[in-house]
Amino acid sequence: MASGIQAYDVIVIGAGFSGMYMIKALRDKLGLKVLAYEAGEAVGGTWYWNRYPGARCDSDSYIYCFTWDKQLLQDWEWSERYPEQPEILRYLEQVAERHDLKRDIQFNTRVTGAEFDETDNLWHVHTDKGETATARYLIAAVGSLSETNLPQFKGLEKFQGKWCHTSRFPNGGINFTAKRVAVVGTGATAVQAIPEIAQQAKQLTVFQRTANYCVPARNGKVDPELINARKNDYDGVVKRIKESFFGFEYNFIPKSVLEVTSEEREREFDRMWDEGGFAFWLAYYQDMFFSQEANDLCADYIKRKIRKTVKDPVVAEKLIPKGHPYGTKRQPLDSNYYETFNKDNVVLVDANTDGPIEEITARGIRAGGKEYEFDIIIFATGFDAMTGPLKALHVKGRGGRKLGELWADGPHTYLGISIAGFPNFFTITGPQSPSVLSNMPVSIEQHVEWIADCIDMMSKTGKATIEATPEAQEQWGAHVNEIVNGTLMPRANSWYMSANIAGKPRAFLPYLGPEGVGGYRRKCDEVAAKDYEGFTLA
Ligand code: NA7
Repeated sequence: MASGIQAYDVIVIGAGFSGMYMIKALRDKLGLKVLAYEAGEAVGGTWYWNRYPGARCDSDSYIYCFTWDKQLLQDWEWSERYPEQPEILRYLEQVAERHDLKRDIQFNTRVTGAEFDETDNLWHVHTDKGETATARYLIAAVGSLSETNLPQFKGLEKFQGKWCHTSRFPNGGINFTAKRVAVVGTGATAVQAIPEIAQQAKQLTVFQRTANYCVPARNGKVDPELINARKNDYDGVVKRIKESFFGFEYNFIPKSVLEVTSEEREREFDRMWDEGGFAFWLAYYQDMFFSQEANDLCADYIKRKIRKTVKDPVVAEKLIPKGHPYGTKRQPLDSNYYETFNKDNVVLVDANTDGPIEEITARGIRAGGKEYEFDIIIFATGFDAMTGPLKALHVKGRGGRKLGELWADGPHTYLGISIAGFPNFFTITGPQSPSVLSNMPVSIEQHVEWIADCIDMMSKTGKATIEATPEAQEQWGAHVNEIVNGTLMPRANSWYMSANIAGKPRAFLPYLGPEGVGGYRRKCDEVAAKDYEGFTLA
């Protein structure tokens, strides 16, 4: 090997939740030589980059954490029901300290390419620092929502004011006081940011392309007795979330919404609405994702709430979602989102009724033939979800085949963990795994542990390479599509369907298994127990 090239057992890309636990599992449990490359200057991944006002997790804090550090589960005190971005970063910093993870992370370093060398069965990994390192295994811990989507708006370079994307917010924030501000987008991010920005800005104009169904977050302090009860039963909590459908302590109501009386239905809706959070989305009657008729009942309830909350009926009508079933786009959690449109300094420009964004001008945004002037534009326009971060790595598998080319029509994976033709390459919460349709730490831990067990098996059996067979990959893809095509999900132009970005081939990106994350976990374990069925080991 050429001198100057560092050799590792494993290279991990990314030091967010996934990368951090991957280092821990490989280094401290298996004794391997591991290096993680991280583009940011600190740990945290998505929580390092997304610093916009109001950035907060939408999972309850007591289950949005690592469950493998049992002592920290007891010691750490979350300040609120949903942890805010700085608090999650503090938590992850604490984990890094406790487990001495930083010594194996190279910060401020972006992976720019990697190829599998079939002569030595090693991955050769290149960085933006001009370095190359080799490893037997390469693990992408790059997150599902880390590749920023900044649409190619005509004229952006002419804008004289300040602009930024929510996922690249400057450290230290932006002072909106006395400023005329635009927010482009009304997804989960914008729904968090808009109420916060509206409090500061002189004027806030929101550019909406698709109205969303928002449900109340109901953030706040958690009753200390409940905190203690959960801490005393953490083993039970962990067991339940691992076996659940979505990685939460929620389950569908095991009956059809069409079977129950309107009184019972309304009572259940009220209960879930009052509980706040994802209950409304993920603990609903079981036919909500399958039957348009069932779905309409739920959608109507939210539409009534919007009309009741938003005082101007014209604005309310713009905020009412049209054209996609409830729950088929990522559920935004609302803390005064709809109320914000009652403020005198807030204006809504809706692409359907007022006209779409045509261009960015020197002074602002032109939409529907009208120019709006701004000092600051915030793009809350989301991500090139799931496939974007992996394509950006420029990985090449056997025969120099490029992942980007093989995925030209959408992702092809086996279990969302492995890709045919890419030996010893694993993707944590990759496309076609439950990932973004689950409470992420639950799915991350499952993948990390599965991958670590697999690498351990490889060492113990003296195998050099493991890779998905093309047949297993094809069958998995067909299964993923068959399941989703039986639901209402394909009826939305969501980022789940790759439909948020012009030109991205339409494909369902995560996996919505018939038995959720619990069933998916059992499937992965079964594959391992059957001597890694669907993989070729050499
Ligand atoms: P999302 O959910 O993808 O939202 C992006 C928003 O930006 C959404 O309202 C989009 O409208 C809008 N958008 C995107 N491209 C354009 C263009 N070209 N013109 C106008 N408007 C546009 O991203 P978020 O950051 O809110 O949330 C992503 C995830 O992060 C979230 O689900 C959590 O898991 C955390 P659209 O609805 O596509 O019509």
